[in-house]
Amino acid sequence: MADKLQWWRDNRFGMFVHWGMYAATEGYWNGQETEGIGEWIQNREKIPLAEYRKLAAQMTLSEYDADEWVALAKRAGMGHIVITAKHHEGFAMYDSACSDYNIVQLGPSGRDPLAELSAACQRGGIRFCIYYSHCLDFAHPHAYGNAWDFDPEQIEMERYVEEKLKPQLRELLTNYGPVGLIWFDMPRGLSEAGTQDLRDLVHELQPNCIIGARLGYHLEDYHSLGDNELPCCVLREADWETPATLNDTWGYKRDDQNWKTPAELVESLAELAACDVNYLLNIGPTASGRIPDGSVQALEGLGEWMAVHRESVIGTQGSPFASHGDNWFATQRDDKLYLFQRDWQPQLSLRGLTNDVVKASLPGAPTVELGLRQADGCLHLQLPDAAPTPFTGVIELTLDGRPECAPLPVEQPDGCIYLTSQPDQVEPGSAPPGNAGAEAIATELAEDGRALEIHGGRACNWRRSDDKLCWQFDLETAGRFAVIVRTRGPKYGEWIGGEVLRATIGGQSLEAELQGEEAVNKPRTRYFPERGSSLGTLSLQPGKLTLELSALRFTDGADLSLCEIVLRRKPEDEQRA
Ligand code: FHN
Repeated sequence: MADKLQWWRDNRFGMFVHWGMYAATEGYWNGQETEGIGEWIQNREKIPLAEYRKLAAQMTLSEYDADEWVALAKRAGMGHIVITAKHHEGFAMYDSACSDYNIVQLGPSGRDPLAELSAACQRGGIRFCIYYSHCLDFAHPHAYGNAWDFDPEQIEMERYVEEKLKPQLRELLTNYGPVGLIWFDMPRGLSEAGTQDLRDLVHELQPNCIIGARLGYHLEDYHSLGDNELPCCVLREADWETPATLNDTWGYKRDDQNWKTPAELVESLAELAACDVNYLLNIGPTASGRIPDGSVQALEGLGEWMAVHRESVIGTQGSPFASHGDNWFATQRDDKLYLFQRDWQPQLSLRGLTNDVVKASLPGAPTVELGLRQADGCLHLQLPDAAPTPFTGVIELTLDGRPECAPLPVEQPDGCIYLTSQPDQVEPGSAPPGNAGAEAIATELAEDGRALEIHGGRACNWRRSDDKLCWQFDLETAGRFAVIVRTRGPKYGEWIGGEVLRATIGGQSLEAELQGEEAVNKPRTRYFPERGSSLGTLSLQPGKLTLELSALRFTDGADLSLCEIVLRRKPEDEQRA
């Protein structure tokens, strides 16, 4: 059977829709704006179910036009739509026979938004997909999340599974046509066998339905990065997706106007494609079914870029390079290599491509002649002073065959060697966790068993002094290099630092405390602050070299999270020091 994920990989880019009764609150309750993401308002404000269900009368759907949603998704370049059939609030946004707590029974319109969207997707030629919160349900006494109406001590998860979860999955996978994927979320309280049961039920009803992203017990068909988390490098060992918001909430909040710009969205989409990661970008419609203006503007802006550059992202595979430079990254398709520049420069030089370049051109400006020279393993491109289209600039290369690159990171013409992490570079230790403040973060991670791992290209759960990370790279010319370690802080928080790391290359070692003296500004740092810290300088001789990194001291309560290492050649005048 053809790989059922192939359509999903080829699509690369989808629309997420968070739509439920929370939209009717617009992010406010009793005149106060709720903190954080809007779809959690009932939980955050402890709204009694008897009160909350009255919101259904405001779900008028008077501005809901499913064909308009599909058209906007297509203009933005999205190939599928994942809509919340039931979020944590437990309110079904479709005609559910097993629970009258749904939009058709309680809403004033009597319309079934999922049926309308499924039909519109069929008409529009894009995949209809469903989000279902399978463990949290604020309207059921035997699911998680509502400890103000129900007694959490009384939860019997199997009753929830049999009374609501499985019947609703059956309805959704029977009554709404082909479902491209089902997006489970927040796994909790289910056994592995119970989770496998759900997987089997989905496959019994729709064998080709992809199971994402957070079913639990790693039984999903692809992995999910954290919300709004962008990877640090190409993720090669599995299929991955980043779910992201256009502002800072999934469900509608009338005063969250912190929209991402089209420029940031374009750069994120392109870099995710370069990292071989899908992008699931969210809209949060109002109670009437209108898509907020800020969302429409952002997606329309992105769509203008996609109208010219769709080929460089959709249907491509991740970068062939062992690592990228700070200002460039790449995608590939057959004999095409697409190079992206974050900030457009009139020259682009890079090392590591072993193909001959047959042709170089600018999508959107096919008549513009580009300067092209290949020498000493380097590719040099002479470009116009400005990119022909706004936002991330794209250069299309036609090669003498499929792209082939040096297998290990090499020194780039900017004098830097960029080292990023793959799971096989980890040597987990067994020493007791050295992070005295581990209890501060142990709620997230059970200390027992959680060892240093690479998640989304980032080293995390790093707590043991004998944990080790190793990189190999190729050096052609001897020299003195600064060793810069880029680490990130907690989401929405401040960068912390203070750890002491040791780097060893060829018998030479450096040790230093992370001071965070260098800023790192990429889309991945919007929610996760990241800084570079120098460990010192090493004199390196040419050859295939190995860098080993370990942590001698941790910062209490902080999670040492490594994104990238940069070996930066010292300027000539400092080479002799
Ligand atoms: O709690 C949910 C949240 O409301 C939203 O649905 C996101 C989307 O990825 N998932 C959970 C938080 O990660």
